[in-house]
Amino acid sequence: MMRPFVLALSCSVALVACGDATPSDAGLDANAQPSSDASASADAAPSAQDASPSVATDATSRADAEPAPAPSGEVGPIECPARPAPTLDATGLPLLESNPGAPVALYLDFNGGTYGSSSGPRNYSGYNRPGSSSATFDATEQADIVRSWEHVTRYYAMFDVNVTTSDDVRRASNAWGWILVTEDASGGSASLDGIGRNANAKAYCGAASVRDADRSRRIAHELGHNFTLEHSGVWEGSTFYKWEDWPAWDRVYGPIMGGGGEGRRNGWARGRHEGDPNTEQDEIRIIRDRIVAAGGRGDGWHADDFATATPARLCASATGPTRSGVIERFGDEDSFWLDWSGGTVTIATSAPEVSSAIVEGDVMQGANRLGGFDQPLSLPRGVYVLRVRSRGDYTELGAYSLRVVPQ
Ligand SMILES: [Ca+2]
Ligand SMILES: [Ca+2]
Ligand SMILES: [Zn+2]
Repeated sequence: MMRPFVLALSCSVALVACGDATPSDAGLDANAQPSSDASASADAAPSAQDASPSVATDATSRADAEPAPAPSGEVGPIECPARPAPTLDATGLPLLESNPGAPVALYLDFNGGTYGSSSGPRNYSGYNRPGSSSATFDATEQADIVRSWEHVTRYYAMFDVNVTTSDDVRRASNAWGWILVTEDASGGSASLDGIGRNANAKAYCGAASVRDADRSRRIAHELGHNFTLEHSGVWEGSTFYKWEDWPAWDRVYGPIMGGGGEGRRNGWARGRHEGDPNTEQDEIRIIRDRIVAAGGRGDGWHADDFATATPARLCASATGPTRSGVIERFGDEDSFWLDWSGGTVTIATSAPEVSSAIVEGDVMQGANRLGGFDQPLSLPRGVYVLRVRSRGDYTELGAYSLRVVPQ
């Protein structure tokens, strides 16, 4: 699909069209593919850094001096605060930040404004559902924006970036990516190098991506181009297929840079890319390097949310103790207390909507591993430590949840 719409970009920068259009084309992306959807998990909560009580006694080492059992009040589930309602600006726009102070902001412009186009500056609408005033954001639009921001935050969960809806936050940042989400376009487009201190958006995305089954993947995709990423996919002879165009794609893992909205998990890839049939594109490495270069500090990884050596407490909930976290990098391990009353239990893992994480872990007592997750375990009353990590595949970083499920 072609429309006479381009953002004004600094003159020498390549535009990348993201759909069926040819790579040199500044046209818009093909429509996003439908995909199935799961419910969102909303219980992200700040980590509790507890004093570490000693772990309960180990039945196999009874002859040794036994450490005192941990007082249950220090290891049991706690009431985790719900995420506060976002601050709204005068038009009702939720002002959101995922990682305040990060070296690079990713600014999602939901309220439009004057941008360059192929026919000169013009005003572009922001996000607006049909029938709603375009001057304000109603409750449904606010919910859409919060969910979109949450999705983009999950796509970028491993990186030291601050996903924000606030232009003030962008301007106060060292460097930024900047994408316009507009009702005046479909598809999207981005320059192949747009992270910095640019005075204009370097990417745009049709607002339908927020509402439809694409789940804002296209926003992450266009910003990925700004981090210099090419489309990911498969070369067959001299023909390149984006993942979503490749007939043999399994529809399970949907690479962000390969289209891939049909995938049940959406994340980054390390593999073949459109720019060169003979080299690999290590997308996580490239984004991290760009964060360091543009943001001027850090190593590009998001800080760890839960320490390995200091278990955090689970959150109380009506459906059992639970906690959400992020495996931010290869080798990260998060740990939590399990204060168990005895009996058969399963430590159930899941990934929130759009997260590509697949985690596994250990149920530990002292140095003894008593079992893993997602299987029933018979455990005597005691205090245990749950250690969570990704299974190790490149695609398995990201946000996860644990839940203690008595059998
Ligand atoms: Ca509106
Ligand atoms: Ca972590
Ligand atoms: Zn693209």
